[in-house]
Amino acid sequence: MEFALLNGDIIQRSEAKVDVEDRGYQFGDGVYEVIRIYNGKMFTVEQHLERFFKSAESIAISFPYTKPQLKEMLEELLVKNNLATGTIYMQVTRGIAPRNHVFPTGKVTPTLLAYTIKAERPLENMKSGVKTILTEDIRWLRCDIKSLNLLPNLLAKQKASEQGCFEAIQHRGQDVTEGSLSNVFIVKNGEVITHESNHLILKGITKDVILKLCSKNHIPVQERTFTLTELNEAEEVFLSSSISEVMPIIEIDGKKVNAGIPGPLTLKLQNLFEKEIEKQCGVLVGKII
Ligand code: DCS
Repeated sequence: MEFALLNGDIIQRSEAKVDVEDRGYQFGDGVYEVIRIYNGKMFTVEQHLERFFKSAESIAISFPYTKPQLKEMLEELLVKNNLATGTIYMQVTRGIAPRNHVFPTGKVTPTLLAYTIKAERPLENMKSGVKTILTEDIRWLRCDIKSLNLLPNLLAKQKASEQGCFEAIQHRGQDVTEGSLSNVFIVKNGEVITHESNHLILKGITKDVILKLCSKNHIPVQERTFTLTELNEAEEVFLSSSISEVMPIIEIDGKKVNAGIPGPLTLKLQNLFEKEIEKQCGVLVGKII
C-alpha cells in the first residue's frame, strides 16, 4: 500500500484528494519541491526545505509547520512507503476558498501534499549523454520561485520531446537561461560557466552542489550570463537537476557537442557528484563509473 502526506496526516495515497476550489487546482497558486532519494535517504534535504519555505514566503503562503516538523513527516512517509531510490514530490497551495483572484481574507489553511515516486538513476542517459533543442524563454520574471505554474516549461519540454530530444535549453534573446526543468552549464577554456542565480532562473540545488564541488576540486567556475554563441562554441555542455544529476548534453538543435560524446570535465563532475551522494546517503548499488 502507498501512502501520502496530506495536511499533516499520513493517509492512503488513493484517499488523498483535494477540493475543486483548491487554489492550486484552479490557479496554480502554490509552490513545490522535488527531493531525490538514494538508499532511502533524502539528498540535500535542508536546502530543499529552505527553498520550499522561501518560495512559499515569496508568494505570502505561510506554513502551519516548522522545517524540522516537515522533515520529520517526510522521513516518516519514506519509511512507510519503503522507498529506496526515487523522489519525494511535495507542494503547498494557498488552500481552499471561493474562486477569486484576490487572496482569501480570513484564515485559510494552506494545502500541503507530499508523496513518493520510485525512480532509478538515469544511468544510461548519464553515460551516453542527451540531445537537446533551443527554445525562446517565454516565462515570467520570477523564475527563482518554484511555482506550480509550469505551462511555459511544459510547452518547452513537449517541443523537445516531439523532436526526440531530452530537454529544451531556453534563451532570452541571445542569453541562455536554463532548461525547462534543469540548469545548464558550458565548459569554455577549461572553465565551467553557468547562469548566475537571479530572478531569471531557478537556483538549482544540484547546481549549487556542483559549484561547491568545482571550488573544492580547483575547477574554475564563473556564474554569469552566457550567450548562444558561447553555447554553440562550448567545449562541453551539461545540465543538472535533482533527477538527472550531472547529465551530458551531446547535441543541440542537431549540432553535435564535443563530437557527440560526454566531455572529460563533465565525466569528472559526474564522478565527484556520485561521491557526494555516497557521502550523504551511503554506498550506491548502480553506479555510473
Ligand atoms: N530549473 C528549473 C526550471 C527546474 O524546474 C529545476 C528542477 C531545476 C532548474 C533544477 O533544480 P534542482 O537541481 O534543485 O532540482 N525541477 C524539478 C522538477 O520540476 N522536476 O524535477 C526537478
